[in-house]
Amino acid sequence: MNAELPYTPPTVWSWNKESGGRFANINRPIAGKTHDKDLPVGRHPLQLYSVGTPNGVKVTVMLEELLALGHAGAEYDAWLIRINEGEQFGSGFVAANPNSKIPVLVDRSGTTPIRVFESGAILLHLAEKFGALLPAAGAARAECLSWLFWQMGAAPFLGGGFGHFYAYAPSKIEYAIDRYAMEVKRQLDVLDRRLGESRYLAGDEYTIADIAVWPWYGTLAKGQLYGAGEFLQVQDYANVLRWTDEIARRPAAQRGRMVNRTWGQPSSQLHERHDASDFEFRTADKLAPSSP
Ligand SMILES: N[C@@H](CCC(=O)N[C@@H](CS)C(=O)NCC(=O)O)C(=O)O
Repeated sequence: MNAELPYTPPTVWSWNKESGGRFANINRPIAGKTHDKDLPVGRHPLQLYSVGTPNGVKVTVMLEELLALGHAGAEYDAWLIRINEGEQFGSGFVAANPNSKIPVLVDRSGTTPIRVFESGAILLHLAEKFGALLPAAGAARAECLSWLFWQMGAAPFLGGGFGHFYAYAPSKIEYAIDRYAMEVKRQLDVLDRRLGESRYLAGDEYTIADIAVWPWYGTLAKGQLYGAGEFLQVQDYANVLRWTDEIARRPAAQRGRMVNRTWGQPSSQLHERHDASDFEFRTADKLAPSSP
């Protein structure tokens, strides 16, 4: 690749392993396993295989919210999948998610394990299983599902589009950054207008729509995603910030965003969660060897 010269695509694309950019080492044009490795299984009904990115955080916030509501059946083991090291291409992971991306849930509460991949599908599976955080019928349910699917369609433009070209691509391409900055600001404005007329995305109640959108757009609105707060002037989206801060005060949201997190303050990282007491006793600061 030569970033200085205009690029003319060849007739047939070929895989240039040297294309560079962050994550280039795990990107491939083919699916399937690269090695044999079973997934571990813990003692709880729900087994989560994930890492604490926004897509992963959606599910751990959901599980912590369900537990806070008293649904003991939502007890879970959260196993860390190190995607930078290609663990999503192990045979056990691929059997649980043929798309090789976190998060993956295996629901072992029945006689036959059920695999669920795609964070939106996982939120819906859990909401329906426990009858929680999803309005039962009518306009409120339709509104909730509309915002849930809005998030699933919108976030790739934020992450794969804007985030990739602004923060990760090997060179800064004005056309790409402009195009996706415009789209992300439009998305923030969509949310800001909705949250100007409604406390939560689906109405008066906190639902899986908020749980899906908050880890991406709340983090962005606080200037904590891609170092792009000033560039995108995120402080202008006052309704998004009001909603972001309100959700951030929820204890379940605070716990959920710690799970499978491998960066930030050591006290904010709970690499794996196998018991509710792990938040107190097994964060990275407590597990780390004491310094001399
Ligand atoms: N639409 C999927 C997106 C999942 C996704 O992109 N996961 C990323 C981390 S946030 C991943 O596993 N990347 C590893 C890879 O692409 O190999 C979802 O919402 O579950």
